[in-house]
Amino acid sequence: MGNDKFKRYTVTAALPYTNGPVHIGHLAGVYIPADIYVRFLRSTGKDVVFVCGSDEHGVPITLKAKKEGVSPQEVVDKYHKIIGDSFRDFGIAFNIYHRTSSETHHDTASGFFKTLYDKGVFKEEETEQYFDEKAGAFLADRYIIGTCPKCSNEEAYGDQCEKCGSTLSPTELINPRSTLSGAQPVLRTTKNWFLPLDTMQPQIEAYIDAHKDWKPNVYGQCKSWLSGGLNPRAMTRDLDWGVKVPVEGADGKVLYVWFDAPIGYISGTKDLCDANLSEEKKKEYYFNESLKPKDSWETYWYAEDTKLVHFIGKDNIVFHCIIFPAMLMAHGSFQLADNVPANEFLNLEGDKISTSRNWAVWLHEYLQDFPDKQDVLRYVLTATAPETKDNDFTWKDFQARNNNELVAIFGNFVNRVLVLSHKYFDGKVMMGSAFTETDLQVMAELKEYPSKIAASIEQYRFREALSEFMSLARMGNKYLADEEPWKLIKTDEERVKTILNIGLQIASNLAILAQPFLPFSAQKLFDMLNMDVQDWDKAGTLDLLPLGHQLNEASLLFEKIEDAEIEAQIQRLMDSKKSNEQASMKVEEAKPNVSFEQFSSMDIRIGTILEAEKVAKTKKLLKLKIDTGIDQRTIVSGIAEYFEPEQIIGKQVSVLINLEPREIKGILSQGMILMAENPDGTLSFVAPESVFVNGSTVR
Ligand code: B3M
Ligand code: ZN
Repeated sequence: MGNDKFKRYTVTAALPYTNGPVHIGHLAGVYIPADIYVRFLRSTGKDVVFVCGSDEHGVPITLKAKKEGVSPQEVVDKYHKIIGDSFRDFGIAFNIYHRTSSETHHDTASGFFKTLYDKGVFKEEETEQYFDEKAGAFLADRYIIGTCPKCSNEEAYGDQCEKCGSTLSPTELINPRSTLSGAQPVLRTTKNWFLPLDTMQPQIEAYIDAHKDWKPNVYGQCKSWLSGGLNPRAMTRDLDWGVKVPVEGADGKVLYVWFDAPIGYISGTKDLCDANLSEEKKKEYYFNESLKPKDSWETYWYAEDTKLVHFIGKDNIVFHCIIFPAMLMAHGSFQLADNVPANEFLNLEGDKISTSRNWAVWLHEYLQDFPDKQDVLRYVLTATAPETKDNDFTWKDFQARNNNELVAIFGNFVNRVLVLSHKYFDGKVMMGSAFTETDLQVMAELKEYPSKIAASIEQYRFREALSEFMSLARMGNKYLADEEPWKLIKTDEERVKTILNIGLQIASNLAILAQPFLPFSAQKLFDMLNMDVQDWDKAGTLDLLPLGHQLNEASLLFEKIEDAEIEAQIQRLMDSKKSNEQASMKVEEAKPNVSFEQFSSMDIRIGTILEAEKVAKTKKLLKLKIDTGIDQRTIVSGIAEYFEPEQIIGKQVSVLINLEPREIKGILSQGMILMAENPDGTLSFVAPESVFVNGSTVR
């Protein structure tokens, strides 16, 4: 392998904000690729720490707490557990899943800030910020709502308008108001500490330029930031939830969440390497006892022969490639990331994944519906990973990949070899007649796979790696189909022994090579083969299972997913779309009061529609004949776009009968039909629950 320079690896995965559960977009963009990479490294015997944790500060969390009427701590406690469980259940093999609300983190982040402060790195600057006098607090950008100067959206945020997408600063908003109190905020001066990215630009530029090997999307984004010229950036905020700023005159200020969060990788490593960490903390941090680190935390962060890799989503690029490295440079001692393999975004059924719109497949919900199908989702998300461009997850594709690839190719191959071995040779590994030309060919090809797959993984090309893996399964499947041992068994048992031997050796290779991608199935396959877990370097050979080796019973690695299961998932999404649309629709504002007399002067009756026809040359109008119980009269109603005339004949409706008659398109309309109107414009008659006598009053 070409990485001889490095003796060990520190691999990080972006710390999820702890204000909601995690969904397939997170898994596909960050955690599965990182996990594949780490599992691969471990299986090649490398010394790796894989660190992640909850990002528990930041405005999204305080906003969520406010919305739910609980404290920020309660919010992060709840989601730390939900997220941590989801990762564990999907087999994301972190050494530790830490928390930024922990004491270790607060100490580490605050110590880091203090070091930079003492070195005189920061520029202190007074700026004008919005202040809510009613709430007595400075307002983070997200706490200010107002009218977008670009598109007039009245609900734009201080940092961004979600309607037109423009980036804003709070002072650009027209009619700004505080979401804390609704008050109009005032500008007040406040002091903050700025990281002078402007003066650091040459160093940062040199760092980026030394990494032309990074993925084009990552390198390109960095270059475009740099070419715009870097500006000093405030590393402190006037807020009360976060890591307190550890210097004098900083009351009511906390570290900027993007200053503290990446330091979370370091704090997590510290606790991971702390031999005295309590059992309680180990549990809280999903500590993996079987993955004890070999070295000190300093070695994983300071040593030149440690390779640091950050797995992130594309919206985090600038923070990991420019700001965090700048912080580390300013501090000294630390190694900078060797690579930052950021992915693009995953969409869901053609639409952007959205937490607030509940347009997502939540991991904990997936596991309720598919409790033992972690690997299926891992497989599909890797096969469709948004590595180079945004990609789309669809349930139909999920089903097709399971049924046509995992079941029909990998599962089918393994199952055939094992079942036939049991049927013909009592589950024993045999060897018969000499290898044929085809056998030798298959063996030669097999040899190539481990290094081919490894090369793709080392270059962070996980889709390609998985597809190579499947090619090997396909090769095995084809070999069996071509050799047809089930036919030969009647005439040439010795040949069948050899065919199944080769088949079993391919299957055991698949078990080794599946480990990074499909860890649950790999383990199941090792069990069926009655074989110890093997390292990567054992793959590529045909002597993994000795002659006479006894296999265990075969069971199915993967099961077909039926249409009904998929339809239920699609239905769930459709339901959420619908309830969303309804929730987001605005109901009309209340009208001024009326007197009882005014109300009772309206004569509303139940009537029945006797006739209905379209009014010629109009789109909207129906001419109705109504039996009001008093008379039969004509009413023109603007409902033609919603109802077919023949559908409504015979229906009961409520009619305002003493509305002054008026002429519409030359027809005298004598009254009005009452309609209920949904905010989306759909209409319904207002009618009694059962048939009432025509002329019954409504009051
Ligand atoms: N919590 C942002 C995010 O979830 C942020 C990542 C922090 S990584 C240090 O997109
Ligand atoms: Zn706008």
